Amino acid sequence: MSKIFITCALPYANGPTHLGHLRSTYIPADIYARYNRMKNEDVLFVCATDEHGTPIAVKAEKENKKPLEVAANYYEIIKKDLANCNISFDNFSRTSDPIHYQIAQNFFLDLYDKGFIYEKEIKQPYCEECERFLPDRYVEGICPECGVEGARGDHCEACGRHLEATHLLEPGCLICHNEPLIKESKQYFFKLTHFQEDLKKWVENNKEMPSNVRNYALQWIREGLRDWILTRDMDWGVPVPLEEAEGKIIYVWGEAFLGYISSAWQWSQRNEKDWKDYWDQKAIHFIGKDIIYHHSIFWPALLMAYGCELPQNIIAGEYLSLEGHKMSTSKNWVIWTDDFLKTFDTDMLRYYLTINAPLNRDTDFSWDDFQRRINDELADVLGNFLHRTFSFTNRFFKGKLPEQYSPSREDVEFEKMINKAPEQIGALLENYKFREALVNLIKLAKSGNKYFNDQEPWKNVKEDLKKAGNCLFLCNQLSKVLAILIYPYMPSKSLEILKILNLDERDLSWDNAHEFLAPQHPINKTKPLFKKIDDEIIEKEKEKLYQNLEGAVEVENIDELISIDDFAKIKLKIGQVISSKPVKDSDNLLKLIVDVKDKKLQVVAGLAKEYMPEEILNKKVVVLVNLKPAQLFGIRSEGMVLATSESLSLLSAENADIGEIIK
Ligand code: B3M
Ligand code: ZN
Repeated sequence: MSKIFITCALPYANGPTHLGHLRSTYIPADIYARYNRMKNEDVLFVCATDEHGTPIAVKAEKENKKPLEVAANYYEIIKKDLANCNISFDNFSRTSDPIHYQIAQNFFLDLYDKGFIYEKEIKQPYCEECERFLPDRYVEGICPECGVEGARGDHCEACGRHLEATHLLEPGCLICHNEPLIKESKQYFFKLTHFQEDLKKWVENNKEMPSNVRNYALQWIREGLRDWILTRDMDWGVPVPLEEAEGKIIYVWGEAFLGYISSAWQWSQRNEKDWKDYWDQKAIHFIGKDIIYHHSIFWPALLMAYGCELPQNIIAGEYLSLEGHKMSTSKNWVIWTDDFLKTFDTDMLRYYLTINAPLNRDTDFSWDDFQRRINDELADVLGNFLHRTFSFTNRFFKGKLPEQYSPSREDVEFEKMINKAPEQIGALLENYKFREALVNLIKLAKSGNKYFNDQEPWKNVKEDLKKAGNCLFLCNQLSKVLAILIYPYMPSKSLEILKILNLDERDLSWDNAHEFLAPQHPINKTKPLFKKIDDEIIEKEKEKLYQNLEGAVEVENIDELISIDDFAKIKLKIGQVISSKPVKDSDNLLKLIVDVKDKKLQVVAGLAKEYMPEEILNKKVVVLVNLKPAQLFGIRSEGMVLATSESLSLLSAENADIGEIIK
């Protein structure tokens, strides 16, 4: 039994979790943790909320609260979200915990004493009105690289570049909007350059590191590293533990990593075990792709400076878009975990977000594709196989596993496949190939269905009961293997299936999964295990998405423009405007809700230059009702469920009946 230390990137405590977080980080990490526990490894799986940094401080300031209040609220929300997704942390703590302050400060001091941290006077934006320096997000301006407005002091969302606050064009204080001065301030720097060569060797020699992480890391190292500013003038954060550094805190990225350790430390206290034994044997970080730099460069360099073991691997999940468009929490173009779980259970989500694409590729969440996969793969393949196996056993064998008699060549082949499955699929999980392993599990169920069909037990129960018995003997064995091997992905379903097989958690051993149940083993009756998702439910979810959207989402792909053929199929209906509001930050767009009798559509139309919002209210309009949203974005880049064709359609609709279809 070896020890494994598994971590997930620490979510900022400034908002709830959404599907993007789950896909890139939490679900893969949990699959890996559960799998290893089933392999009888000793797993320590920790996380915490990241409660410092300007995002939380700014949010608190805007809401007139203390940062700690904001963080405490989201700590509870995030913890609940992740627990509802069955993310099986051994500990989930907070970086505002006193023990975290202590660990982070000791770490800082250690590096300072060793000479890896030094002081330097630098120029910083300073707001005279607010009487303070403006770190990171506290200053906004035009990005000097791409020219987009609204870039923050540390980062430009539009071009993705890391920025220096003093380089912003037309800078303004986020709180009072005055132009800041540039003032000198003493800060502490970490000697990142010192570790350039060692980092290069470390990455190059780490053959297990996934190529997305490796390639980014090597590219940055090749471009050359610069020393890294490790402190800020701010009061929310871990204070720099030096007398002469009053009013300064450790930059959030200079202490957040230590959250992995402080969370594990808490766990150690409770369990009388030493987290260090785990860290020293094998530490694996699960993160999102936007923080590869931090985990492959900053963190290992900090650890080298400290002088301890480095993580063994970093697994980075790439981005999830939504219905073909970049997710955006500020525009509410996002699916929150909590909303999702109101309608669907977490196993569906864990399944879909894993099978959708390999972790090292960007991918898209779409409601139609979600429905298709659940219905075609879980209900029709896996669910169907299990259901027919259990029902048949009950109907024709009194719910007892039949005996196996002189198996045929097909039986022997099928049996071999069942036997090999745990090892084959385990090897994929071992290498973080979570999707491939799951695809293989579904294939296994597919083979089960084929075998069942080929053996035709429904005929044989009359003619050759032994042959039917052989078939059901093996199908139940496969059901057992499937029930166990899907556990890392769908823990609740797995336990549900085990119950039908009169087994339980104690049987969740990966290496014993292929051991056969004995003849006469009781098999319980069952209802269908995976329900199909109806069209109406999916339509409702889509509608919700567009209703909540604020502003416009970005068009990423020109292929989304509608084809002439599809254009000819567009259905037009008469509707009545029941709500009309201007779209934030647009002088041209109105957001309308249009009643087309059987449903209410959200519409964005470029009418604001001609009409005041209230002028449109109660007017009859022509709307497109059967376009996919993705296509819509193509017709009008701001669009949602449709756009009217301006004044013409408004006028010509006045005499028509609501709900009427226009040919
Ligand atoms: N709090 C969240 C992020 O940037 C950040 C992770 C810290 S991990 C030590 O995705
Ligand atoms: Zn100010």
